[in-house]
Amino acid sequence: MSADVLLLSGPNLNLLGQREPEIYGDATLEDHVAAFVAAAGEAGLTVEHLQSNHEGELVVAIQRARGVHRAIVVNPGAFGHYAWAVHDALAAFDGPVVELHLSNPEAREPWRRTSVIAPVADGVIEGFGGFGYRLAAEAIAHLLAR
Ligand code: CA2
Repeated sequence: MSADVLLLSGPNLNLLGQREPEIYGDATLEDHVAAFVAAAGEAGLTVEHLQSNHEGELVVAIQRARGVHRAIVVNPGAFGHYAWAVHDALAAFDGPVVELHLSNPEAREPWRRTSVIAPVADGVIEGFGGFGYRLAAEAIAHLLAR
């Protein structure tokens, strides 16, 4: 059985917990994934997670999600600011899409204020740190229940 939700993590998120705790906190990616899986589980949803530092690998995962997963949550990392191939792949996905960021890119460097994912997302959650993973799971449950 395929998981209901595909959770995607972009480049460098595998380093969470090792550097820049003042921006991203102390928790590791595994901690955030566990929080997401727990919150999704409370809503009766199962999760598959993929982290990749390669744009093409994320594009392939999004393409394969078509007709397999019901929804996608993506923290695209820095790809979110310029990776139009990820935008195009998400545009071809039929289910709900939520863009997620730990930090608030709007309050950081100017180049982070552009998101190429937001135009193809149902909603964006940013700036809530690890709590955002719970919020994203609840948002997806809400969108799937519509
Ligand atoms: O706030 C977020 O979740 C981001 O997606 C995190 C990305 C950043 O490029 C986006 O603008 C916002 C960075 C991923 C983590 O990068 C690290 C680099 C060094 C040490 C730890 C994490």
